[in-house]
Amino acid sequence: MKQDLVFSVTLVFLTLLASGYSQHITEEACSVQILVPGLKGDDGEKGEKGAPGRPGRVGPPGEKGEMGDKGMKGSMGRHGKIGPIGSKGEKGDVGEMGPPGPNGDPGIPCECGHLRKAVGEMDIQVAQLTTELKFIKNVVAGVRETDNKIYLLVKEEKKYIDAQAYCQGRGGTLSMPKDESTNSLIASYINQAGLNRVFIGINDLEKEGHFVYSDRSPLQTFNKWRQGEPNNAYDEEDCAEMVSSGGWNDVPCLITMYFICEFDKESL
Ligand SMILES: [Ca+2]
Ligand SMILES: [Ca+2]
Repeated sequence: MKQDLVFSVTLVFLTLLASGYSQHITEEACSVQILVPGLKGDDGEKGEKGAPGRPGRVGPPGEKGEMGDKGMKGSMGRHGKIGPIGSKGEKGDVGEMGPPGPNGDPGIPCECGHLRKAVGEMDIQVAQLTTELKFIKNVVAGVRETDNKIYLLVKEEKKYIDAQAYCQGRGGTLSMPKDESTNSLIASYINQAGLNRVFIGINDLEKEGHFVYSDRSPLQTFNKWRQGEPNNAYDEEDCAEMVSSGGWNDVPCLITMYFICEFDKESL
């Protein structure tokens, strides 16, 4: 129906152009109004789906929703910056003693043997000098002498054998009064010292009753045994003493008393 209508209008329009007069147009236009629309046609077929429309405007914000569930733990963050240097702490307690260190290197070899020996010898010499000094003090304190002998009173109580060793250690022997003058000199020595008795160098140690001097020489005709001596009392008197009077007496060798040494001047 529409195609028919369009065809009709187009035909009228072409007819007017062919007439060349506007009056004719007016006349002819009136004639178009005569045309009556046809009946409504059938509904056309549904067209194809159009292109999507423009996006609508942004809607107003929605109401705040409820708090969601806790999210999962995130991964470890980056390493933070190094902080500033802290202040110095207080001194800590002393730690336990560590294990001993390794042994040190061996020292330089030293020929110390002879030095030690020298020191040892010096110690001995000091001891000897100390004894000698004591001996010299005794000598300075006063000796007795003859043309060829020196007699020394030793004011140290010793047994006979020790007294003899003392005298021998100094190059002498226990005194041996072999004549009257010597016996008198020794007796005087004892008296001036205010003593009553001293050991002299006479004994019968090797053979009972057979007295000899400390140099092993036998007694000669000279002797100064006191009356009743030597009596070998208790069968134990094998050594001899001189008393202040100058007389001799045999006594036990193990008792201790002062003694008198004699020295040859030639040997000194
Ligand atoms: Ca005897
Ligand atoms: Ca006696």
